[in-house]
This record gives sequence, C-alpha cells and structure tokens, in this order.
Amino acid sequence: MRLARSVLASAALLSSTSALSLADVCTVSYVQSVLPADNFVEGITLSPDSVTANAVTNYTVASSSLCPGKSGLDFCNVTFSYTHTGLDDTTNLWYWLPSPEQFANRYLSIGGGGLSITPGQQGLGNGLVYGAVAGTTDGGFGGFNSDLTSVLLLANGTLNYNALFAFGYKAIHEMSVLGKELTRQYYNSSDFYSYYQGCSEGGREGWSQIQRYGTQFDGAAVGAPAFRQAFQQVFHLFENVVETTHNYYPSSCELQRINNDTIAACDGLDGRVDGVVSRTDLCKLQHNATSSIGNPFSCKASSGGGFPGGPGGGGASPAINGTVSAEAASVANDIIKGLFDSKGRQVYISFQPSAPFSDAATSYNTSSGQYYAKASGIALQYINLFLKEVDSNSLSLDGVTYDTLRTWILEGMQKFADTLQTTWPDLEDFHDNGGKVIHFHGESDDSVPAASSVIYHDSVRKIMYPDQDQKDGYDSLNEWYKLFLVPGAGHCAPSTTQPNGPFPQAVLQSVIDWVENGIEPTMLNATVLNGNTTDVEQKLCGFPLRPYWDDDGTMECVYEQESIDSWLPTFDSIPLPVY
Ligand SMILES: *[C@@H]1O[C@H](CO)[C@@H](O)[C@H](O)[C@H]1NC(C)=O
Ligand SMILES: *[C@@H]1O[C@H](CO)[C@@H](O)[C@H](O)[C@H]1NC(C)=O
Ligand SMILES: *[C@@H]1O[C@H](CO)[C@@H](O)[C@H](O)[C@H]1NC(C)=O
Ligand SMILES: *[C@@H]1O[C@H](CO)[C@@H](O)[C@H](O)[C@H]1NC(C)=O
Ligand SMILES: *[C@@H]1O[C@H](CO)[C@@H](O)[C@H](O)[C@H]1NC(C)=O
Ligand SMILES: *[C@@H]1O[C@H](CO)[C@@H](O)[C@H](O)[C@H]1NC(C)=O
Ligand SMILES: *[C@@H]1O[C@H](CO)[C@@H](O)[C@H](O)[C@H]1NC(C)=O
Ligand SMILES: *[C@@H]1O[C@H](CO)[C@@H](O)[C@H](O)[C@H]1NC(C)=O
Ligand SMILES: *[C@@H]1O[C@H](CO)[C@@H](O)[C@H](O)[C@H]1NC(C)=O
Ligand SMILES: *[C@@H]1O[C@H](CO)[C@@H](O)[C@H](O)[C@H]1NC(C)=O
Ligand SMILES: [Ca+2]
Repeated sequence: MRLARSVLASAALLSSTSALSLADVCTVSYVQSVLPADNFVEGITLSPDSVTANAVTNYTVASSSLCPGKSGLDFCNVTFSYTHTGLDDTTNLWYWLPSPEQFANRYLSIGGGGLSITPGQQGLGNGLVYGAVAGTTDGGFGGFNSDLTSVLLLANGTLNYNALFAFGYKAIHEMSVLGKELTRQYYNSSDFYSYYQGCSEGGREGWSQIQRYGTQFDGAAVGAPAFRQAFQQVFHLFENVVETTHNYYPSSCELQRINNDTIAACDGLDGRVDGVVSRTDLCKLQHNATSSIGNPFSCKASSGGGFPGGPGGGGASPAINGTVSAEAASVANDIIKGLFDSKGRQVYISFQPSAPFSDAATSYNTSSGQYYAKASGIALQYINLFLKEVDSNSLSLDGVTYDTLRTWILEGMQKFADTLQTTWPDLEDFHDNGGKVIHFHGESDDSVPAASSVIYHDSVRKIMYPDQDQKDGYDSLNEWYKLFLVPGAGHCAPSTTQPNGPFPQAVLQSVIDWVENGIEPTMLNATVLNGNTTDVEQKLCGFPLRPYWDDDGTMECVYEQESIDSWLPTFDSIPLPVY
C-alpha cells in the first residue's frame, strides 16, 4: 500500500511553500507524502515505513578543502530506503533539505572516496552552504559506514556483480533521480538546478553520471577522479615494482630528500620562487634526480601507517641519516618516467615530479635491519578482490614485473570496461543539454596522477572535435568543460610539502555562477588555505594554458606545445585507445 499518497492532506498545505516553516515540512508524514512514486524509477520500490526525519537548526558546516563553511543553517535530515524488484536488497538514501526559507532552488548529488560511495555528513553539508538539497547513498553496501569491500565478494571466486554495478554508476544515478523528484515534491518546485560534487572516487562517480546521463546535472565540480581504474589501481604497485626491479629499497627519508630537492630546483621554473612548483611539466623536462646524489638526509623515527598505499603508507622506521645514493636517484627517475614494458613501449604515465613518492614507502625489518618493498594497500585490494576474486590481505611482489602490471591492466580494461574504467569520452548529451563541468586536479597529487585528468580531457577533445586542430579543439571544449591543474596541491587537498599553493575551495560556487549566471570561469578562483600567505586569492589557468610569472610578478597563462605534449604520451604498449 502506498502510504505516501494517503497523506496528501499535509501536501495540500504547500500552495505556497515559502510561507511554510521547517517544522511544517520536517515530519515523517510530510516526507512520506512527497516520496517519489513506486516505479518512478523502473524496478525501484521505496519503503515509506523506513522514513526518518528530524529538523536541525542553527547548524554550522565547518570549512574544509572543498567547502568554505557556513553557520546558521536550518534543514531537515531525512533518510529512507528502497529495494530493487527481484533482488532481496536494501539501499539507504540520505538527504539534507534546507528549510523552505534557505532553499535556493538547487539540488546536489555528492560522491564518496576510496571504496566508499558516501562521504556522510561532511559531504551533505557542502550542499547546505549553497542552499541546495544534498543527497548521498550507501549503495546498498550495508549502511553509511560500510563500503564496497564488505560486500564485493560473495565467496572466493564469486564477485557480487550487483554491488559492482551499483558502485560503478547505478547507485548514484538512482539517488540523483529520486533526490531530484523528492526535491520537486518537497518544495512543490520544478524549477531548480541540479549539480554534482565529488573528488577522487567521488570524481570518478561524477564522470560515471555525466558520461551516461547527460541531462541529469546542469553542472558538476569534479576533482582528481580515480577513473581509468584498470590502470589507476594497478599503478599503485608501480613504485614498489621499480624498487624490486632495481633491488634497491630506499628509506622514505632518502626519497623525501630527493623530493625536497626537486621542489627547490623546480620552484623558480614558473617565474616565481614561492615554494610551489606551478610548472611540473617544465620540471619533468628539465630536472634530473641525479643532482641529489650525495646530499645528506636525516629523519626522526616514524611510526608509519597512514592511508594504505597513499601518503605515509609504509611501516614504522627508526631514526635514519645518510646521503642520497645513485641507486635512489635512479629509482626516482624511473618512477617519474612512468611505466614501460620489457619491449620499451609505454604502458602508462606517472605522478608529476614534486609529488611525494608515497607509493614507494618501504617498511623496515627490525631483525635484518633492512628496508623492503611492501605492496601498496590499494593495489593489493584491487588485485585480490577485483581481479583475482579472493579475500586476502597479502600480495607477494615475487616475480611481479612491469610486464605483469601490464597484463593486470589489460585484464581490468576488459573486465571493468563498463563499470570502473569510466573514461567514455563522448559527452554529446551533456553538452547538448547545456551542461558545464569544472574538473580540477592537484598538480602534485601522489595518489591519482595529474596527467590522468589531462589525458581524459584531451580524449574528450579528440572525440568531440575531431575536425579541429588541437588548439581550436581545446577552445571549443573549454566553452563547457574546463580542466584546472592546481599548483602544489596534493590529492583533493593542498599538500604539506608545498603549503603556499592555492586550492579551489569554492569550486562549486564557480560552477553555480557559470550555470546560473553565465559567468564563465576563464581562470578559476582559488585561495591559499595554509602556508605563509594564507587567505591570499589566486587564479588558476585552464588547461592547456600554463602559468608563468613575469619579472613584475604578473601571472600569464601561456600556450607551450612542448609542455602540453609532456602530459600526453602515446601508450604504444596498449593495443586499444586509452581514453
Ligand atoms: C504547487 O504549485 C503550483 C503552482 O506553482 C500550484 O498550482 C499547486 O497548487 C501547488 N501544489 C501544492 C500541492 O501545493
Ligand atoms: C547559533 O549558533 C551560534 C554558534 O554557532 C550561537 O552563537 C548563536 O547564539 C546561535 N543562535 C541561536 C538562535 O541559537
Ligand atoms: C540524521 O539522521 C540520521 C538517521 O536518523 C542520524 O543518524 C543522524 O545523526 C542525523 N543527523 C543530524 C545532524 O541530525
Ligand atoms: C624535507 O622538507 C621538509 C620541509 O622543509 C622538512 O621538514 C624535511 O625534514 C625535509 N626532509 C628531508 C629528508 O630533507
Ligand atoms: C613564503 O615562503 C616562500 C617559500 O618558502 C618564501 O620564498 C617566501 O619568502 C615566504 N614569504 C613570506 C612573506 O614569508
Ligand atoms: C639523468 O642523468 C643521468 C646521468 O647523466 C642520465 O643517464 C639519465 O638519462 C638522466 N635522466 C633524465 C630523466 O634526465
Ligand atoms: C646518524 O646515524 C648514526 C647511526 O646510524 C648515529 O650514530 C649518528 O649520530 C647520526 N648522526 C646524526 C647527525 O643524526
Ligand atoms: C626480516 O628479516 C629476517 C631476517 O633476515 C627474515 O627472516 C624475514 O623474512 C624478514 N621479513 C620480511 C618481512 O622481510
Ligand atoms: C579465499 O582465498 C584466499 C587466498 O587464496 C585464502 O587465503 C582464504 O582462506 C580463502 N577464503 C575462504 C573462505 O576460502
Ligand atoms: C572570484 O573572485 C572574484 C574576486 O577576485 C570575485 O569577485 C568573484 O565573485 C569570485 N567568483 C566566485 C565564483 O567565487
Ligand atoms: Ca614557484
């Protein structure tokens, strides 16, 4: 029985929503009365009995890297669940709906991170700041604190394809379609804009939607997407394999000294000495880690740990000192060069120079007194769960070569072409619908290579503007899909190694201004959030233009073919196009 339709008495109150208070519309019965109808999305049945609703007033959203923060916010906190016909499943949805007075005619879908599809409350707050209804989903993975890994394997050898497809693109789509309909009925308004915001896995989720559902969003702020996962996840093992190939296992301290030297040497290549390498392309073309050989390093004991496969992913290590060896410099150069197979053909790009060598973090063996390579946690999880379909916490690097990485990449390209790869380059529907995307990526990202984003942006250019030369094609593309590399920034945040760099904290505001007011962000607003120039505003150049500071300190956005080309190598080891 449809409880929702039977409670229309309260909906009738809504002849003028703006006159209603939060208390009027933030009740279980009111929310039940405005739920999307059964089969509003074919095959989906909502559970009115599952509705929870509570009013929250004078709430403060804290400022974070991707949200400026705001206080005095009033909203209705709503959850409910649904099932798919033919499946014995439950997917939970969670929406924050601004009070009728604070609703600014906007809806926002938000994405997750890592193997989680939801960022929880922190992400929902990003919508409230802009007067938007914000929605997130648990993907059907067992609640807002569970992620895909808890349900991906039904048993060794049995992949849960429903969960994989939910994660790949279906769950965010369903949450968005249902969220927009809920918004329409809740405020009795069909006249609102819809947006997406997400970074990392949340960035991949954003592209999964834009590529398939061109009319779903009017605008999107997409950061450092963890897409092209067949490459991205295996690539997390690359730095380990460089070490085993060289049979040299540098301490994190030794690599940190090389990275410090790289930042110092390349800082000024952008025309301004500020501790920030704003031109990693020039750094890549001009710097050689051999210049660090013989330089001293010294670090205190470290407890290790941290984000598996990411920053601080190595084990505990004792205090150490020494001087940079030729082997360590050679390891660093091979990491920056990217992945090549045994025939000398290029398989994939790498992180930009100045990004910390996080995946290379070694562990210390207290009984032998030696450092050793420890497989990155992200790669381990991907290769075991997704490729081999075994529930295991270990992955031996014995016998794993550059060619093994290539084989795993090709396996993932086939297996996950329609789920995790997420690089479909034709965005015609989105473009025809007038959609706008701001895509950004920390240039010193040490988890998803910045070039990964450059490659996709360029693929969309080539597919959508095949008859235009590169420069004209970029001009056409950038009218609605812009890519901004963020100098000195790490993964979805400013970095600690180049703290004076800016970050586009209010990127969603820029998307909103573009969509609603036609203000095109030729350069993207960004703010220094840490460092010695905190709060200073800077503009970011849109790719393919690159920043360069003149002698008088003015930043220009320049077009330099050699720099552009350095981001876009040919992957001659891969027998298909790499989008
Ligand atoms: C919704 O708004 C329209 C006008 O925009 C009005 O005609 C209609 O009565 C309203 N419906 C409800 C249930 O308030
Ligand atoms: C709202 O919260 C702020 C603190 O964030 C507090 O100073 C203020 O008094 C509160 N206002 C009301 C009306 O409760
Ligand atoms: C929102 O609702 C959920 C589910 O009832 C609850 O766990 C959470 O604490 C609520 N959040 C706020 C801010 O009220
Ligand atoms: C690298 O630079 C940072 C910041 O200046 C410093 O704290 C750290 O000790 C340096 N590391 C090495 C190994 O030189
Ligand atoms: C900020 O830091 C940079 C790099 O460390 C330095 O060159 C610059 O002088 C500093 N500026 C101020 C105002 O301290
Ligand atoms: C770095 O210098 C060494 C020694 O001169 C040379 O063999 C190597 O090719 C150079 N590497 C790069 C990336 O420039
Ligand atoms: C370097 O490490 C050695 C032990 O390996 C220690 O004896 C020495 O004091 C350290 N020197 C510095 C400058 O930390
Ligand atoms: C640590 O070193 C000991 C002694 O050389 C060796 O037996 C052991 O396998 C090593 N452990 C790892 C994890 O490498
Ligand atoms: C699944 O496979 C892994 C790796 O082979 C093994 O360690 C684990 O015991 C297996 N689990 C079950 C339940 O069979
Ligand atoms: C960008 O910054 C300028 C000031 O430099 C400001 O006027 C404008 O409103 C900002 N735009 C956005 C979208 O934040
Ligand atoms: Ca600089």
